Amino acid sequence: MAATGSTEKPDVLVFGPPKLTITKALGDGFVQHTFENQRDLGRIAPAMAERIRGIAVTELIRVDQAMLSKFPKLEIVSTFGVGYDHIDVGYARDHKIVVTHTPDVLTEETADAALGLLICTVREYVKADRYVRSGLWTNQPYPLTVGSMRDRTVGLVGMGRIGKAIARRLEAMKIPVVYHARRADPNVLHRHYPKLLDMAKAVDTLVVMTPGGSATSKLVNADVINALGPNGVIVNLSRGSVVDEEALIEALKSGSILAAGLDVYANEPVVPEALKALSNVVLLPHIASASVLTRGAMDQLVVENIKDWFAGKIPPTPVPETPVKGR
Ligand code: 8YV
Repeated sequence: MAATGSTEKPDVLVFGPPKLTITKALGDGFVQHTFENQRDLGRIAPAMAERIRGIAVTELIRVDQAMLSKFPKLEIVSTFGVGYDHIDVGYARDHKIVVTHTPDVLTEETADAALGLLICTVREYVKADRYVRSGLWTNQPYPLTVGSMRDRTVGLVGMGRIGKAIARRLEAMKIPVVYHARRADPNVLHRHYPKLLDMAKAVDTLVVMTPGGSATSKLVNADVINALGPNGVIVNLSRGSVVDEEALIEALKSGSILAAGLDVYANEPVVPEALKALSNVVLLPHIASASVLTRGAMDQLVVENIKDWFAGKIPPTPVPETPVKGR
């Protein structure tokens, strides 16, 4: 990693939808360059790219080898969000670039969203809201929901920080919880399934909260989805890539599962018309962490990581693949 301590202001690229909170907090200690879209990469002149030492980015920008290799002096990529499957961390590690993300500050908000989405999906609250607004209630009461939280076993796909926060909420609701993760966590008392399909056969509800990327691509496939049975419910707040979207649509259409609640999509913000046409799905626009409070804390952490790095300190939240041991 490059030495710090020079008096020259570091050049930082702020790449993604404009965010005053980030540009203001970075302040005039940096020479800031702002670009909004992936396609703007081509507009970054080589002379400017040469000077860039830090990048603040969101998950909407693909930070792959082609991008990273444009910046020979790059030292740090600070991404907004806990997920960093949009970043080639292997390339970053090999080129001594530190990658940081924003875990912890969004854990409880995202776990709240998971529970909200799960209950909304099972008990049809969005449909029921539409029922009231349409005036149908004056004709007859809303039909009883087929789904209930009372007879479910939830299988968590992923048992990281957010998975644990979801499990705590489900425990309080007296709902049995099991989980699938590559390795069992000795600190977790719930039953661990090394194989997702085995877990899917034993439960009726999946809450997907595992990192995206090639290792988990279409992990929740047609076999897993259909194993849940006709009372099956899938809630996904991780990445659209983790669930086979076409297989999910088929299962929802045919009734081989009951319903799904989605906050993420394979090609977001584009959502397949086939999903929008279904009445047994609740569709959210990737808002699990999206409160003013939590997004503010995430913005702050993006900035703190960059500021600390260029102040010669250890940034608070590097990803495990690019640890910073001492400076
Ligand atoms: C995003 C998320 O950061 O933390 C994550 O991994 O998916 C979200 O909180 C947010 O959607 C950024 O646009």
